Amino acid sequence: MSTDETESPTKTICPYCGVGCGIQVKQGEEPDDVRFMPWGDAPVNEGRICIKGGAATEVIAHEDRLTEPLIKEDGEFREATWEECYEYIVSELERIRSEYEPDAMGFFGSSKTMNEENYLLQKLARRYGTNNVDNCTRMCHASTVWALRTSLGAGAMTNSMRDLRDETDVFWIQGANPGEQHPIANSQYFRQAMLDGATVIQVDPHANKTTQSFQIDETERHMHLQLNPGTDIPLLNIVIKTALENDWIDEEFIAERTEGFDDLKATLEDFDKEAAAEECGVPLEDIELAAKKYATADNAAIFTGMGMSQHRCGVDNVQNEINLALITGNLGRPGTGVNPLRGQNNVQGTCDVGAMPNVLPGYQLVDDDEARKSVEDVWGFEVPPEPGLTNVEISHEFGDSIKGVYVMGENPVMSEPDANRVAERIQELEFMVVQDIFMTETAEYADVILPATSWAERGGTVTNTDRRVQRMRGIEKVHENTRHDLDILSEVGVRLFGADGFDFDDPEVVFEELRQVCPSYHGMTYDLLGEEGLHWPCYELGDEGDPFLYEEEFDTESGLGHIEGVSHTPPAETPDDEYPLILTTARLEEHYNTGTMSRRSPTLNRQTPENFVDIHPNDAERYGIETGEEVTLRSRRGEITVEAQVTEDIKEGVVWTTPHFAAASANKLTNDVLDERAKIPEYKAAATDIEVTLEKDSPETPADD
Ligand SMILES: Nc1nc2c(c(=O)[nH]1)N[C@H]1C(S)=C(S)[C@@H](COP(=O)(O)OP(=O)(O)OC[C@H]3O[C@@H](n4cnc5c(=O)[nH]c(N)nc54)[C@H](O)[C@@H]3O)O[C@H]1N2
Ligand SMILES: Nc1nc2c(c(=O)[nH]1)N[C@H]1C(S)=C(S)[C@@H](COP(=O)(O)OP(=O)(O)OC[C@H]3O[C@@H](n4cnc5c(=O)[nH]c(N)nc54)[C@H](O)[C@@H]3O)O[C@H]1N2
Ligand code: SF4
Ligand SMILES: [Mo]
Repeated sequence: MSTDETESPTKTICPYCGVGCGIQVKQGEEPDDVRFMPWGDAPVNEGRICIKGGAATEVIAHEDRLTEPLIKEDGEFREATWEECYEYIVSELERIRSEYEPDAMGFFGSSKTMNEENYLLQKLARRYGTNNVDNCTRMCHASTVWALRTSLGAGAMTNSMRDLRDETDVFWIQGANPGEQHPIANSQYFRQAMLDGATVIQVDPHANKTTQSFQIDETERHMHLQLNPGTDIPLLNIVIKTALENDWIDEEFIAERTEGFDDLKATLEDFDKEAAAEECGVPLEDIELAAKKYATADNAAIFTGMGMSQHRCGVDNVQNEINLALITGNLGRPGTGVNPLRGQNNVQGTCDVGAMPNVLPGYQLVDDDEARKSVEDVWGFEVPPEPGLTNVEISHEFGDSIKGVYVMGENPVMSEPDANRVAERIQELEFMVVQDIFMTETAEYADVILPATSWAERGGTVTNTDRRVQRMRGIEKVHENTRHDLDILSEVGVRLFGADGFDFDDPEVVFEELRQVCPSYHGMTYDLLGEEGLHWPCYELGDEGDPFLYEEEFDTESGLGHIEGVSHTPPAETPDDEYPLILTTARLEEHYNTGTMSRRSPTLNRQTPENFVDIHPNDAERYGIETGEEVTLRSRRGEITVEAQVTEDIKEGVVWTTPHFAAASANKLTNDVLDERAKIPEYKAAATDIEVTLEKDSPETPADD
C-alpha cells in the first residue's frame, strides 16, 4: 500500500449518491476508531455535505460488518478460510461452464464499488465467455442512457452542475427529487440559481423537499405540475405542441442540428391536448403556462430522474424530453441540456467501464466487430459477439438458463421488482457467490459470502454524475480478514485463467489498462486526476475534459440530434375495481436504496426507522384511514403492512411508499414488466389496494410518545 493511502485524515469521496462530494476519514490509534471530517476545498462540494455524507463513517466499523468468509453447509453458514472459498468458487464456475455453457453464469457488478473493480469484473465475465454482466443502472437510468446515447451520443448528463448553476434560467425537474436524492447538487448549485432568479418547474405526483427547498408552492414564479404517475408522455406532448403552436421553437437549431422534426410534427397532428391534460390530471392552462416558461427562456435545463426512467416506456419518456430540448435549441450550451442526476456514487463509472451486457468499456458495442476487436487486441482473448442478459433478465432466468451468479455489491432480492418471486427463483440456482460488506437479504441465499473491505478502506476511482472521475483513498483496514474487491476478483481471475491479464494488486495498474480500452478515459492518469479529478471525455493526455457536451455537433453517426415523436404508453397496470389505486415508490433523504448501510447508521435511521405510505385525504376518507394507523397495501404480487400518513403531498388516487425497508419491502408489490429496449422495470406504477389492519384506537396500537 502506498504511503498516501495510509495518511490520516484521508481525502476520499462520499459513498452514497452520485454527486461525488469529497470528505475526509480520520482514523485513530485503533483501526476501528474512524470519524468523519469535512474536506474544505473538495472540488464538488467545497466542504459542505448532506446528512448522509456526515454519517457515512458510521458503517465502516459497524458491528454487523461481514468479517470472515462464509460457506453454507446443510443450510447454515459456517466460517471458512479464503483458500476454501476460492477453491469452491473456481470449481463451481468451472463445473457450470463445462456442464452447461458460459452463458449459464450471470455477473452483477456494483455501483458501490470502484471503476477498477467493475472493470475487472466485466473482464472476468467476458474471459469466462459470457456478456451476462450488468449493474444497478438497469433498474435506474438504463432507459435514460439508451435515449441519450441513441439520440445525442453519450449516456450521461449533457451539462455539469457548475454551468447549470451559473447559466440556467428555467429548471424543468421531471420525476427527480434532487432536494433529497442529490442534496448538495440541489443546495449548492441549483438552489443558488433559483436565488439568482431562475424559475423551477417540478413535474411529480408527490410534493417533497425539492418542492420545499425551491419554495415552489409559495410563489407564482415556480410551478408544480402534480401529474398522475405514468402520464409524462402526454404531459410533454402538450408542452411540445404548445411550443409548436406558438412558435416558441428554435428553427435555426432545428434545421442545422437535428433530424426527425417532421416525424414529431406528424405524431402530434391529431393529438388532443384537452383529453391529454385530463389523463395527466393537471389543468391544461397550467401545462401551457409551464411550456411558455420553458420554451421562451434563454437557457432552460431539463432534469430527469427515476419518475421518468422507471416505466415500461422509460426510453420514450426521456426521448420526449430530448425532443423538447432539441426543438427549443436547449442543448450544446451552458445552462441547458437533458440531465439525469446519476444515482449511486459510481453508477456512471460502472457503466463507463463496461459492466453492462451490450457494451464494452467506453460504451463500445459488443456486437460492433471493429470495436470488439480493438478491445480483444488489448485483452488477448475473444469476447462473445452477442449482447448478454441484463440483471433483471438474469434473475428471470434463475434456475432455467442461469445456473449460477456472482454478485458483487448488489441486493437483488430487495431491489428488483416482484421481490417475492425473486426470492423464490434465487433458490433454484445451483451456485451463488455474494461479495458484500454486510449480510444482505440476497446473501442469505448464497453458497459463499466473501467479506469485502468498505469504501473507506481502499483506493480507486469513481465517476460522479457530471462525469468527473475522482480518486478515492483508503485508510487502514478495520477488519483483518476482509479483502478488497479488486484483490478478490484478481485472485478468482488468476485461479480461473492464469496470471496473464488478472494479476493485479494495485488499482492504478488496472486504471492504466482501462485507459487503453476506454477512449473517453484515455487522457487520464492517477497523477492527472489529482485532487480535482477530470471530466470525461478526456481523449488525450492534457485534455481538460468537457463540462458540457455537444457545442458543435452531436455524437451520433450523422452528427445531428435525433428527434422522434412518441405516443402515450400507459403503465402496464392501471387501476381497476380490485386494485383501484396507483402505487408509486421513491426515496427518502435519510435512507439509501435497500438500506443495507442507512438502516445500520444510527444518525440516518433515527428519523424514519420504518416504512410508511402517503395517501391523499380524500382517499383516506374513502377507506376510513387515519394517520398513524397500520394499513396493508396489496398488489397482484404481494402485500406489505406499513403505517399510513394522510397528506396532501400526494396526488389523489395515488399511494406513495419507499424501497428502503426489508420488513415491508415495496418490491413485494411492484410489477416486473420491462421497457422493451432498455429492460428497466416499471417501479413507478402498479395497481394497488389498501385496507386498515390495525385501527388507531386499537389497544394493540402503541401510544404516541
Ligand atoms: N437519500 C438518497 N439519495 C439517493 C438514493 C437514495 O436511496 N436515498 N438513491 C440514489 C439512486 S440509486 C438514485 S437512482 C437516485 C434517484 O433519485 P431520483 O431520480 O430523485 O429518484 P426517486 O426518489 O426514486 O424518484 C424521483 C421522483 O419521481 C417521482 N415519481 C414517481 N412516479 C412518477 C411518474 O410517473 N412521473 C413523474 N414525473 N414522477 C414520478 C417520485 O414522486 C419522486 O419524487 O438517488 C440517489 N440518491
Ligand atoms: N421499488 C423500487 N425499487 C427500486 C428503485 C425504486 O425507485 N423503487 N430504485 C432502483 C434503483 S434506481 C437502484 S440503483 C437499485 C439499487 O439496487 P441495489 O444496487 O441492489 O441496492 P443497494 O442497496 O444500493 O445495494 C448495494 C449493495 O452493495 C453493498 N456494498 C456497499 N459497499 C460495498 C463495497 O465496497 N463492496 C461490496 N462488495 N459491496 C458493497 C451494500 O451493502 C449493498 O448490499 O434499486 C432499484 N429498486
Ligand atoms: S449529496 Fe450525495 S455525495 Fe454529497 S454528501 Fe450527500 S450523499 Fe454524499
Ligand atoms: Mo439508482
